[in-house]
Amino acid sequence: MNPFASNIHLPEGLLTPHHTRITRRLSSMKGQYADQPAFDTMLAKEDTLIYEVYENKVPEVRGQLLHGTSIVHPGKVGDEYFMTKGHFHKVLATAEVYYCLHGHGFMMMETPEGESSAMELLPGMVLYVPPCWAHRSINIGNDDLVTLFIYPGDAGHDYGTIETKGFRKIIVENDSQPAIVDNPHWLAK
Ligand code: PAN
Ligand code: ZN
Repeated sequence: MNPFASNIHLPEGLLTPHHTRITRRLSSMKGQYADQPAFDTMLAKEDTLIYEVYENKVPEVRGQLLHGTSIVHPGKVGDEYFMTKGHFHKVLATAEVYYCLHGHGFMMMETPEGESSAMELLPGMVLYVPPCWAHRSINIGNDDLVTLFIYPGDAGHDYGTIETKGFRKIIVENDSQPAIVDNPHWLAK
């Protein structure tokens, strides 16, 4: 393949040109938010757009690097901030770099062994997600959270583990402040 370049338009995070645009609405996040009644009430009104991802595709083989932008819109389901689904990589021992371009958020991360880490994302911050850590971006601000991500082309995604078990920790608004708390629905198995 040949070298290629694209532009990131800020503050919206649009990548031009791009190969794929993924949109995730509230309906695709069933069971992920702690406050199920708040989720149902919200969904009954509107299937709100929670986040978007622009990607430039590369062959899904070792040696390639895949990159794109992720835009998590501001909002909450009950007290819990809008977030991505989150995943482990299918090839578990593959890492990822995130560069925060706009907004204010957290990256929630955890390992299969039970270690947990939540790191703040502010414009200019580069975050390294080491191999084997599941990751989810969470928007705690009033504006879009825009990040650039880069990960190995052969990493793939395992969404099932998080869909079934959830993350051990979630971030909710408490007295107008973000609070990292235990996920009441987290399943040990
Ligand atoms: C990112 C994420 C992106 C959307 O490209 O895929 O932020 O989050 P979900 O994939 O959890 O819906 C990444 O981490 N890729 O590996
Ligand atoms: Zn990833």
